[in-house]
Amino acid sequence: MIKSDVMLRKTVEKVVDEVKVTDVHTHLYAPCFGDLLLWGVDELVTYHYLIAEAFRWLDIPYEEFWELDKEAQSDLIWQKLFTENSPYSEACRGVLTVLNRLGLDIKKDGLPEYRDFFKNRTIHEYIDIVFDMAGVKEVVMTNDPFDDVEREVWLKSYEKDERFKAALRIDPLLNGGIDILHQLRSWGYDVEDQLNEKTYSGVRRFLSEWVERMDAVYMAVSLPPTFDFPEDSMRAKLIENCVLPVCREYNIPFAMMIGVKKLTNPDLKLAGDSVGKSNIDAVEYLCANFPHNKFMVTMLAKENQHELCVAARKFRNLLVFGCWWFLNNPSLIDEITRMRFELLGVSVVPQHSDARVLDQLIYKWDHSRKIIAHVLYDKYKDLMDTGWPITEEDIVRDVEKLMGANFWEFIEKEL
Ligand code: FIX
Ligand code: ZN
Repeated sequence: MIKSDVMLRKTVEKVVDEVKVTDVHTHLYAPCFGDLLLWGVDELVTYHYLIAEAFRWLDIPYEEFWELDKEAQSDLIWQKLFTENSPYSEACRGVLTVLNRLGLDIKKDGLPEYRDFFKNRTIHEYIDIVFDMAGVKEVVMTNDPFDDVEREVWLKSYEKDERFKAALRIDPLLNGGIDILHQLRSWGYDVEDQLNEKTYSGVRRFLSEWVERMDAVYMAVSLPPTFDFPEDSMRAKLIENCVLPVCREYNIPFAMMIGVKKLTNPDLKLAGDSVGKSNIDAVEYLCANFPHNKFMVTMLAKENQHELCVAARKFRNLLVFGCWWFLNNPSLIDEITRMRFELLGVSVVPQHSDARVLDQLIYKWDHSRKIIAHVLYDKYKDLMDTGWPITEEDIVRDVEKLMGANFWEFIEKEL
């Protein structure tokens, strides 16, 4: 049994440090997807988070930036965010954490040297290095059958890599309007230009075929702050008549990522999305009225976090996951994780990386582990002060659940 604060802190930090993580949401790809899997220093520096931050210092027209090649974009971002200003934003700090963990000499004029480090590497050896350094066992991809490049790989050259699980992402279907049905028809699905049982049946066949092709562990969509359910809309009708029946048939969760305002500034492209407070009533309605479906939910607005925790206390078919995107910063991860542990105990998935660049796994998990360990220590300390006996085995059990086992248990369970 753990008897002292010092021993408790050491044990929590060691256990959180050593646990092999299941990263439940990323934009990474298995090696067979080729250049879709981004890696290396210039991809790190041109991550859309840094592009948004760099434009706060740039006066050039947006188009002038987008016409630059990757290296020139990276040079400009490095100049603005690392040379002319201290890089203490989370996205900038993350780049430096990766380079530092790789053993590189961290300095203002280091970019050319960092490029050399990556020049002679192959992606296969580098994936092993990054997964090992980040302590990541497996990641879940974001797989979009509407993406022409990705679809080609799935149809012609996909090679399974157990470290990369698939998630069927259906934003174009649920957010794309009636035109998306033309696309399905062009692929041979028997759908009409109106929502009727024939169309629903064709959409269910499309979803079923891709769930099977991908062996998808869940189906996912990002949704605007205005998302509502029930609602007299194409999205709501497709969710009710197609998505939820297929998810139930394959016993996989429907993951809703709610609160993104797409292209608030379209000139920033991928970096142009913003955030809005969303409607928890829609989540509660779905969980209450579809008790045999499983829902993974993350919400983008800080203001939605408390009510999401309370909703999860009401519904066992709701699994809260991650500190998504604009919440993935130390101060907010700490606040939100503390709230979740106090309201939900161990029954939550505290973090996902949302990594778009392979190397980011190193910093996103390095930074989050420290915060999760710090919050966990406080919670176990409070427990210890009640006289509750705490053992290392208990801590290992809890941390295994938080960092992966809760997710897999939710994937497997039948409701
Ligand atoms: O919808 C999503 O999966 C978001 O995470 C992305 O669209 C976003 O660009 C991102 O990568 C945030 O971290
Ligand atoms: Zn994402």
